Amino acid sequence: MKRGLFLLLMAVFCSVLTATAQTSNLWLNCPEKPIASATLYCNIPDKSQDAGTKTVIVNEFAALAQQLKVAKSPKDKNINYEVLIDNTVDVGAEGFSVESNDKGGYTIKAKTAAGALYGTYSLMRAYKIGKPMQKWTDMPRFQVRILNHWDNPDGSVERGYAGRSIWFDGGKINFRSDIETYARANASVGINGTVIDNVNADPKVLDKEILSGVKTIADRLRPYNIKVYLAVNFSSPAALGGLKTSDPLDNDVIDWWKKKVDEIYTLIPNFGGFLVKANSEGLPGPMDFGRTHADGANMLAKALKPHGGIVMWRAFVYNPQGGDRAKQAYEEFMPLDGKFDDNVIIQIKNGPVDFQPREPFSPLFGAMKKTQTMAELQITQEYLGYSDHLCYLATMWKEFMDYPTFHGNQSVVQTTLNQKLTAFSAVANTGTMKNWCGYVMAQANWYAFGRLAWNPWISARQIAKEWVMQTITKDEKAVNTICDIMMESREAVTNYMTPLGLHHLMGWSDHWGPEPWTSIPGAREDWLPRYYHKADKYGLGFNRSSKNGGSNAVEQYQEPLRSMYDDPRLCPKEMVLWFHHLPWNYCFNDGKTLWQSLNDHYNGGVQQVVNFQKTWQSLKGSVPESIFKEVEGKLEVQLDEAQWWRDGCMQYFQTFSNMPLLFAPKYTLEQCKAKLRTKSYVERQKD
Ligand code: GCW
Repeated sequence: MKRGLFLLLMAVFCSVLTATAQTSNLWLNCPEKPIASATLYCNIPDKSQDAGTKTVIVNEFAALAQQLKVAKSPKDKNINYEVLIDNTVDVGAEGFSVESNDKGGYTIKAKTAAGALYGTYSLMRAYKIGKPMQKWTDMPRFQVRILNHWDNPDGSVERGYAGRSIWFDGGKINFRSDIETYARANASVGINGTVIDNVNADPKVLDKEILSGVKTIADRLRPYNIKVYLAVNFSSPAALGGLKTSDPLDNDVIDWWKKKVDEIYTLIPNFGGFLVKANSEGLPGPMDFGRTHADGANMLAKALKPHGGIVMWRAFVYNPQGGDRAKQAYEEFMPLDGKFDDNVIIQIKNGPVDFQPREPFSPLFGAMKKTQTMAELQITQEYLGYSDHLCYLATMWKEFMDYPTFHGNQSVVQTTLNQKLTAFSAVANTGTMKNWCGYVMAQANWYAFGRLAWNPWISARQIAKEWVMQTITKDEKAVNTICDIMMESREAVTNYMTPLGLHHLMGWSDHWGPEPWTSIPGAREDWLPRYYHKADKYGLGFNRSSKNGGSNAVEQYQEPLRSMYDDPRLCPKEMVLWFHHLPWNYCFNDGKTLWQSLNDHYNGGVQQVVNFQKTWQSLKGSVPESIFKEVEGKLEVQLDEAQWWRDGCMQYFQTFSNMPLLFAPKYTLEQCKAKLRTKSYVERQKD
């Protein structure tokens, strides 16, 4: 072979390799090694319990320095990088200070090994995305920054779109061999907890065999300052322990949990605690025994308390009672305000219904004044196009976090910060696929969650920029172009799926394509899209106002939000059909009718994807080829599915409005309905 051709082939081969390594290493890749030479001194003793963390710190320096020497003694004259545990720094338990020193390097100081670890990652990030500043300090705003995996012992992942479980298989613990990449990725953004199993919890996760596997995981994650937690099934005492009941006030039950918790802590001294979904979607809970959520949560909390463990008790309670589903969590939890122990925190989904592309914030935030609360976000794109649609979620999360609650002048996120125990959580999007998330662009959402849990005040664009520079390219123009797409992407998805406050229009079980028409004989009304959109001859939308027979969900909000949401003229247009049933020819303040607006949003969303495609093409050559191809291919799927959503929803609504479409559809309504019976997502993933 000619030398030139050989070199060219090698170059192509290497660039493909780099790109693949790049995405399976998440945002941890750094081809350039920006530190020329480092002599590192870290004062964490080699034989201490933090020795593992020291090794991680040293390895991170090794990854970024062209030459690394580790100094044994602080007296070594060549030391230019120092990582020091120093009790005198005022940075909180996990914070750090970083300062350039006169040797041309940096000195990191922290109170704990965890702080030293985060300081190291902060310095590394600064090197990767530019030139580090002279001096900075930082500390996490939430104490618990945690991923919730919905992984089942059999290895399946509920709402997972990136392969199978990274923790379980065949009823046993079986974790990914490259789990250190997961740990590094989390530590690099400050995530310090992981619930490894599904909230629809199998009692089996508490059996001896699985617990010994959980211990192995906990040991592997400990050097990265990540604690393991378990989601537990409330009826475990009966289902696993063979007791007659799981009544939280029964002495045998109390004793069973206490012993189980003691057993766990003997194995895993730094175990984090429990996450519980109770009395929701058919799961058992304290109400089965005539007790309250507080009775259940506090019983578990008391067992965990002596060990420093916590209970995250979910407010996602979803049982049909004939009322408005959006009101249920508030109705069940508000009467219990002030009744929870101090190591209990109520985990509340961002919206009152369920991780929809756009919801108003859950009215429980700020309203529960004597109870600790935390947000639950969803990284996995259950309702936002799976791992096929480019949808950067930080913009959605910021919209939610920054919303003023009018409770004590606090934004939503502030209401979860001023408490003894603070936490921030999200449902993970990881799986066994090589690139962890099924799509390189979906990795950004994991990254963004971690960054926001560390500091909720960083802007969505800043986070996007950091991630792009560490994952895809540093070319300034390309970075900005990719950030532009990311920043617009969630609005695009909302436009072609559920604009103007519409929600829950998707397939009733797979939550994938449009199915606003579904009717299933005998199925519960509030599982189905028609319950939510209420399309009829007159108009569209759910009347949650205080008028004309509305559900009056607006009353759960503090004034002036209540009055604002209650009046379609004042209600933000992007949420209007969440709160109102409006006539098809209703005229908005901007002069457009409802029908026109629906057309504009649905078709506009499709156009946004077309534009993403065009813009992406302009990046050819400035991003790694394999990433270019991956995004190019996924955008094609996204466009097709955006058209499917638009055509399905609009032509179905048209059967009620009898008004003309203002765009040319790609699919007929019949084709849209038939498309549901084509390959399922799981089958497509195998292709
Ligand atoms: O969003 C819904 C999902 C369920 C999930 C449930 C929950 C884990 O469709 O799959 O169950 O919410 O959050 O509990």
